[in-house]
Amino acid sequence: MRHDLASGQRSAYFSFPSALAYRGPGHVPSAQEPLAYRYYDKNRLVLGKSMAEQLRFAVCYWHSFGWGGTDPFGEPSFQRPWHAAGDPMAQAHAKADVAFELFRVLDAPFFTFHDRDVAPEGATLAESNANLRRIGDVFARKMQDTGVRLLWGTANLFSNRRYMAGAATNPDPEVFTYAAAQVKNVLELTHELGGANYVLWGGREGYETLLNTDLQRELAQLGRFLNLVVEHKHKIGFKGQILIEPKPAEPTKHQYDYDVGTVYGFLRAHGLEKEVKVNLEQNHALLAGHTFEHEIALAGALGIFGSLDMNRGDEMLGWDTDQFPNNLPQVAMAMYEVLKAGGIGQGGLNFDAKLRRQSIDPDDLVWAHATAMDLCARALLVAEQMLADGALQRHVQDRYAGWESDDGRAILRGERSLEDLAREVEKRGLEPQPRSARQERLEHLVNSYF
Ligand code: XLS
Ligand code: NI
Ligand code: NI
Repeated sequence: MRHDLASGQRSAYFSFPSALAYRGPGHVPSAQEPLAYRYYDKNRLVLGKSMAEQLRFAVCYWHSFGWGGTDPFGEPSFQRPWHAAGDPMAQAHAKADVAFELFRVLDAPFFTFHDRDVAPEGATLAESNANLRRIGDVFARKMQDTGVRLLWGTANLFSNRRYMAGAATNPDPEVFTYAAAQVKNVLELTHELGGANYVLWGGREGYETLLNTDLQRELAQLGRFLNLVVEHKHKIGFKGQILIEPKPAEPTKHQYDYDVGTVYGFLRAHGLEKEVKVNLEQNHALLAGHTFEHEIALAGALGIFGSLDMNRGDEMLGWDTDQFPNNLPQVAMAMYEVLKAGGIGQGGLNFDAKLRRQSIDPDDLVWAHATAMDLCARALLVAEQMLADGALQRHVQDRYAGWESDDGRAILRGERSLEDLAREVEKRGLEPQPRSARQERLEHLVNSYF
């Protein structure tokens, strides 16, 4: 039987009341209320903005509703009702109902999707587009009813076999053309649904071996494709950000959008550094040999920080395990860099994270997301404290204070040649004195914020 969620009754698919409440750090679980937010107090002001605005949480469609719990060795373990055989459009409707139930239970303000997560692929692109449009109408109604918003949409340019050799970087221009048509449709739908961003993740934009690959040509194709997307964004008046999501590998051996530094060089090469930003994912940073906070700090420094895919990797495993974040120091450092980069802005914290495949109860989706939301909220509070206290920043300022001197500034303004500098050493008998960088002392300080 179906109940009215708004009245606080049990929801149809999950055994939780309509929306989890904020109860504070001291919340004691009870049979009536086994789960409540301890830190995610959406109206609490953090650095002048509500927590909801600082975090802009999103639930992703693909891991939570699309994926059936398969792994390379195992069949789907979840057996969700909408994965059973039957009319795929009826299933897409059932999936949308449950997705919006989860958003309401969590009180999650945003969601994200690929076209193929939400509606089935048809026999032709026209049919696929029509299917997507029908679910788009369902979304529009549900968004109106619930106030849930779209953080970003994206096109799946990697699952279908036509994309096995890439979408924009395919050796066959017909595949490029097909991908362009698909992106046009999803970008327009994202625009109509009021999406705040549009994401491009190039899982197949890369290569397996140079023996069969014209790398230079593929990079040019990718640049052209991205320019087409940006042109169309302006043509239709989409105000959202266009975001590239870097990842070094998986599924392709070598992916072109390797990491922030690589993407920035690529954007510069194609004149897009003012048009396109990045959507950063913790597990992808790890695969590229970086910390998450490194990627955020670099994107901030280059002026291309856009949004976050929140998850975590596994130190033992070399692939994208996409686990829900559950490490406070890690997430706090990430949030600290987000705040230093000017905040999350039009982006958000999208849980690009999936359950472990043994977590087969519907309620596991609620526990996973709520625990992660609470952790991120707590990390935000730690980061706020780190900023407010200012001790870390003071240390960094002191460390670079020499650059604020007349000489330091003159060097950076380009007013000193190598000869000038050589003369300076001689004239002043310069003998620079090494100073401690005090890493352990700073780690001691950071510990005090937890
Ligand atoms: C895969 C990516 C993907 C993007 C959206 O590793 O994280 O899920 O976020 O296409
Ligand atoms: Ni990923
Ligand atoms: Ni992602």
